[in-house]
Amino acid sequence: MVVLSQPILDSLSHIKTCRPTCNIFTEIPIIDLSVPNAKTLIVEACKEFGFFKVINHNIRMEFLSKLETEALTFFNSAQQEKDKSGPPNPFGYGNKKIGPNGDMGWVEYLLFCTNTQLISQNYSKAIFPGLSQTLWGLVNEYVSAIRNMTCEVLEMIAEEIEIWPRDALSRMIRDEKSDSCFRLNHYPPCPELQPLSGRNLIGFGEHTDPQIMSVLRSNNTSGLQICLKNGTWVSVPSDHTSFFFNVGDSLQVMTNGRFRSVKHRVLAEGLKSRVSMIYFGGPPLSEKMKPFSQLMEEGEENLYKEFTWCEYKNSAYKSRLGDNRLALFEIS
Ligand code: GA4
Repeated sequence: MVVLSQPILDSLSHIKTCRPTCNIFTEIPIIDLSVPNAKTLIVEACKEFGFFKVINHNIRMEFLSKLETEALTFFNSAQQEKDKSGPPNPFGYGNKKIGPNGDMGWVEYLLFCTNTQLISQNYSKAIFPGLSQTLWGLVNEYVSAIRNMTCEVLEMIAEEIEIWPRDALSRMIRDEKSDSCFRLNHYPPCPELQPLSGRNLIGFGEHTDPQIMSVLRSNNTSGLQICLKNGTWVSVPSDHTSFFFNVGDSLQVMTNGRFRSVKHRVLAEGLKSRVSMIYFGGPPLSEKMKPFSQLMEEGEENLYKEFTWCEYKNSAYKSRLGDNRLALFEIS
């Protein structure tokens, strides 16, 4: 029998669990960025799942492994060293607490602002005193490569759904005032829990991302699940060589509900640690979130009231992770 020590029991007591699901997401759309019909497949995936996997992306594996190793060096360092870069407000190092309203998960993380106007050496020293210059350099390089790839995908989307100019979407995250962010997540293993209860700890509870598009890459540990249209949760097989894209609330609004902001969550594994890196492409604070007029059919009504990204973000930070944040902006 496994006997749990008191400190372990204490650290688990605020974290929710769920029953493991055996549904594997086998129909995951795989987009080869180098083929001519990629844009059609991307748009189909955004409508059906709000989720797809990108291969042939030209980002070197060596570089991805370097960032992953450097991130693990940080996460494996002494707790007091890590705490020097926390608590997140909203940026910085966080441990189990997610957001400002009481959400908890079996996760520790670093959350960075990627606004090019803000990022500087001084910023890094002020918010992340516990971070090595190597990790800082790799994060910046990674964010700029992923931003370029995200822009390429957003431009393919714009072409396919016929909104113009071609950079109608990508300019929002290319803008130097783009309110994008980046997070490095570490889900430590928890071998003690599973044999006892047969349940999984929630690493990061179910939610949708508020931004336009998010891009995730992880090591070869599973845990990510998405919710399908019919409400079924399915596990996404890990693939450390690919990127997973998911549609955020803002893109659902700008397409007047044609694209689906996908609900997702992460379950912690019993035995392996999971490291993931996610870029959240968001618009400038002053950007109006409303459907592209070129998309609207005759007589089609707006599903959402008009709002700025700043208004939406403020409202998101007042919500709990699992809330339906768009509900407040729906036209009934
Ligand atoms: C979800 C998507 C991103 O991880 C994030 C998260 C943010 C945070 O961790 O601070 C939020 C969450 C996310 C939405 C609701 C609020 C804010 C935690 C939370 C409870 C960085 C983001 O932009 O929104």
